[in-house]
Amino acid sequence: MRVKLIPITAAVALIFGVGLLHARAGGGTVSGKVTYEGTPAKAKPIDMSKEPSCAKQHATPITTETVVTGPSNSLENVVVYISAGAPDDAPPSQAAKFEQKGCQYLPHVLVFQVNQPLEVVNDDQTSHNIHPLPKVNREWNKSQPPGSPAIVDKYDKPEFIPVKCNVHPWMHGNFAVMKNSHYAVSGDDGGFKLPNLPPGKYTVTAWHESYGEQRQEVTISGSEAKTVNFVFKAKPY
Ligand SMILES: [Cu+2]
Repeated sequence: MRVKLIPITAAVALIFGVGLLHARAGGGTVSGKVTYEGTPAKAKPIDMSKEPSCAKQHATPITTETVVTGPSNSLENVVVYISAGAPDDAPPSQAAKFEQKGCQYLPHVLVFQVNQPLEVVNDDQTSHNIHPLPKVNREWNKSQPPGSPAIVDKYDKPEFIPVKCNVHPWMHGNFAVMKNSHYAVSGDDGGFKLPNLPPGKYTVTAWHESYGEQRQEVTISGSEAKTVNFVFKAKPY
C-alpha cells in the first residue's frame, strides 16, 4: 500500500511544482518610467572632513541622495511595487545586503521582503552605529566597529523605514520591506519593470522618500505588457 502511494504523491508534487513554476515565469509585465515635474532642490555636497578615512574614499565630494534625478526629468530611487492584488510571497532565503562604504549607505534604498534576512556590513575603517527608525516594526540600533561581522536581522511587517547612523549625521538611507516579490526600484533613467504577473487586477504603488506615494490600478490578462508611468511633483526644500 505504502509502496504504491509514494510514486503517486511524487507525481502530484511534480505536476503541482511544474504548474507553480509556470505561473511564476509567465504572466504579464508592468513597466514604465518615473519622472518629476517642477524644480527639485539641488543635491547638497556632504562635508566628511570629520571622518578622514571616509573622505579620502571620494575623489569628489558626494552629495545628498534624498532626491536623485537623471536626464529628461527622470526620478531615481522610487520603489514601484504591487501593493494590492497579489498574494503575499514567502521570503527568499538569500540575504538582502546593506553596505556602509565611504560613510555612505549602498544602496540608498534597499528593498527586501518581510522575514527575509537583512545583512548590514561595514567596509569602513571607522565605527558606524546603524539606527533604522521603524514605526510598526521593532526598533534597534547597533554599533559596528571596523572588521566586525555582518549584523543580521529581519523585519516581520511591511514598512518603509528611514535609516540613519548615530555617529555620522549625513548618513541616511531607507529600507523598504515588501509583502511580495513584485517590486522594482527606478534606475537612473527612471525606468522600472515588474515581470511575471499572473492575470489579475493590481494596485501599483510608487513611493519616493521625499515626494510621497502615488498609486494606479492596472488589469493584466494573459501575458499582456502594460505601461504605467508616474509623475511626481518636485518639492523644493
Ligand atoms: Cu556612520
